[in-house]
Amino acid sequence: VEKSGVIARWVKTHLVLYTGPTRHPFILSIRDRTIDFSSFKRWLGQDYIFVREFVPFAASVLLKASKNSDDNSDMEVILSGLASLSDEISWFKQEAAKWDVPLSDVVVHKSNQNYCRFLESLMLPAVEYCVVFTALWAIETVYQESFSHCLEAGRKTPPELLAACKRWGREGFGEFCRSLKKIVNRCLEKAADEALKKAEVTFLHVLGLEIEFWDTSHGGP
Ligand code: HMH
Repeated sequence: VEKSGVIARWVKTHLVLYTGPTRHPFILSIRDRTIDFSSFKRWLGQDYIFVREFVPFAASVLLKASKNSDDNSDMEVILSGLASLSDEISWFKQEAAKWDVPLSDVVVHKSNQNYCRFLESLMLPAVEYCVVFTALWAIETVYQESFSHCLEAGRKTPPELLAACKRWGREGFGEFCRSLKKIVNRCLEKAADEALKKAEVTFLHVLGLEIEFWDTSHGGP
């Protein structure tokens, strides 16, 4: 079986599932300016909580890279990602102050809790490097593909939301996601069939969790 370019193959096979989060109504409403700012504010509060949980997850991938990777540049890629997370947390605090979102009072949504629990399960030492790296790639790439769509030609994105869109839609973040993709492809080329299957299931799981996460912007249960 030809295993190169595994990710491209998965995205092609699961294209409808893949566009579920990357072309979610929340994202489309930013792009066409029909968004209700209260949805954006709800997203902001929930994502701040998520990112704080995402830091230890990314650190666990760094730890696995330092032990298991056959290419020592992997660690440097994740390290640069961790460094930008520090900047990201500051950005959330600034943005929350600007929008009057009290971050200390955010009630964590059930879907967000589910997502964070999933991240925790991936942090266990027994979870394979390829599998956790696939999750890292998918989590970052969904945001990159979503927010870059709000920056493309024809957009009507409200100027107030451009900073958020640029955070994940900018070229530098796209470059970072491509580096993650290269690592995942390399890792999966050498993976045993069982790990490959697990990684694919993890990819699909992330897509579902991302859809549910965007759904929380509505405010309902
Ligand atoms: C829910 N997925 C979610 N939040 C994020 N900040 C990212 C992905 C990208 O880091």
